[in-house]
Amino acid sequence: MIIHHWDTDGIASAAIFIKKRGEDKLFTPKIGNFFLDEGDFHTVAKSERINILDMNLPDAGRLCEHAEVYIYDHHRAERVDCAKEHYNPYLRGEHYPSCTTVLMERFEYPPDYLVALGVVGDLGPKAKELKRWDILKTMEKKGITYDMLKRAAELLDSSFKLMKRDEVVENVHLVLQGLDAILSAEHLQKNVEKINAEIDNWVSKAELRGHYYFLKMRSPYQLISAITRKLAWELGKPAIVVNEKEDRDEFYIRSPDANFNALPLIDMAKTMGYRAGGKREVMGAILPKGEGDKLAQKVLEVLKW
Ligand SMILES: [Mn+2]
Repeated sequence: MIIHHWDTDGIASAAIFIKKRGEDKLFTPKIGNFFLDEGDFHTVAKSERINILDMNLPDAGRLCEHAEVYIYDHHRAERVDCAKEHYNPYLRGEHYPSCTTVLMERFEYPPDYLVALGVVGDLGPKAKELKRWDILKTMEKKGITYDMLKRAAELLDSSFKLMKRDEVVENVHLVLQGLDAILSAEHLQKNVEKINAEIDNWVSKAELRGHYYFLKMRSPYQLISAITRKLAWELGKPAIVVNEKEDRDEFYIRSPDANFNALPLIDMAKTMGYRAGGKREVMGAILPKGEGDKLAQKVLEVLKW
């Protein structure tokens, strides 16, 4: 079985893996979960061999009791000793731009549109600045532009944003058909239209509180990151967004101000017992249902906003 991340890099990585190793069962965890819940664990533990791509699953150690585990990844991680192979350049202190570049190296796979999709999917425009991985130049020689790759990544990512887990897995075989097949997939184009309408709708509901935006939304989709980005980048002010989902609350804060530092907020949220992550400019957190307001209040207190 192949367990892969639900985003473009995860999908392209699964496609490369199939090309190198042959067809296999495909599985992506419940969208939004960077771990396996009990149901997911039960499903995958039946396999004899499990290949984990583009995810640092905390359950990998426990899976070794049921199966041979192979891990190929580029996220921050600690070595999983029981794995038959744990190939992640991060373990030797190197940061790779995508899981597809990790697979390219490990399996001597040539640089092609699948590798490029992973890089553009994870990095966006920053993919153009990569020195060591001049994959975009290699692609341009073949007539594949950054804009084509960016659009394909947007189409592929639309499936997880709309929480279409089966479609995420189906996308692996779509990408194997080539870039044109992705770019002309009408069902994915419809997804993107729906997502853009949903984002615009919520962005228009954000409340301007002095120097920052505050938005409390209720959407079943995985759009909080895109909405917070739009508020911060296009409207140019810090933004705090709380999304109340059926089974959880989500929290995001992002600022366009270069002096902003979310790292202490991430530590604080973790101390409060939440799953939180991010970088200097952004924090995202997943909270038990009904606790979004509590974290928002605490963050505002700490920032003195
Ligand atoms: Mn990735």
